[in-house]
Amino acid sequence: MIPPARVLPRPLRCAVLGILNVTPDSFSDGGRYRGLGDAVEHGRRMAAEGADLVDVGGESTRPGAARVEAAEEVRRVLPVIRELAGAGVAVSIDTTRARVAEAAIEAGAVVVNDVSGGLADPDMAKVVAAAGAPWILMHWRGHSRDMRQLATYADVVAEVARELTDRVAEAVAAGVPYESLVIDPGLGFAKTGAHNWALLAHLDRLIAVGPPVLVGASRKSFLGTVLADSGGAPRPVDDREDATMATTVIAALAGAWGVRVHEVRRNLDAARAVVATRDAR
Ligand code: PMM
Repeated sequence: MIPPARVLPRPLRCAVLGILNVTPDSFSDGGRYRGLGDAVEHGRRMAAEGADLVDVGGESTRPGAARVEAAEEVRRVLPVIRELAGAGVAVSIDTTRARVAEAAIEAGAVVVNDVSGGLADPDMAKVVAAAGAPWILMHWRGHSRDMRQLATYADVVAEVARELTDRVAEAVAAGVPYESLVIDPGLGFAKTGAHNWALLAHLDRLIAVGPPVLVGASRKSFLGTVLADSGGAPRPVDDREDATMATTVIAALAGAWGVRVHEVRRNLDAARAVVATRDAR
């Protein structure tokens, strides 16, 4: 079989990445898709619903989460990627480890989604450059265990834009073509709720950095906080979908390249409605 091309999907509308976490402890879908059959079925369903990429991750990035061994991460993601890629599904690998990215690419993944923006593993740029794979560089200041203490900014939008500009320059210096890069503000990663809303409000300033911008707000806790009940209890994770769709509309209106979401169909519908409106201008 001819392996799928390692190119960034560029739909005319906002791209949609469907989240497939094969971890026992991710904050929203952790534990749901641990069996291979379940995970593959869910990935295929998201692709059938129109996901441009199915984003497979084997290490939880929930704030405070402990790290897993690389071998365990590979053990979790590889069979899922093999089956999905074999079925013609375009897969991105959500990892900060070069070794995991390399194995995932060999198994058929076409895009590397690195929440550390290349900072966690000095070998990542080499692997990405050698594979000729698009690379999503997310804004990151440290591993999950420490990230709450790292949420300090004088001007969050300016600092995230500057740090992402640095990540892009480093990637290009390491031999990765500029055209294969995507940047992501990393909502919830070393950010308070106020930081996340400021970044969503000023996506234009991140888009001005240059590369296409991906936004990952789906079901995150800042949405639970804004939807809290009258007693102050946050809205549970599986009841944040309407707010998630609102963030998809915000991202698509601002001209983001894509959104990373749990519910593909509804967010794709939202993105389509935005693009139809834009086209009518
Ligand atoms: N968020 C999570 C994991 N991976 N990747 C990118 N590029 N952007 C994100 O915002 C992002 C990510 C954490 O959310 P999850 O536990 O729902 O996967």
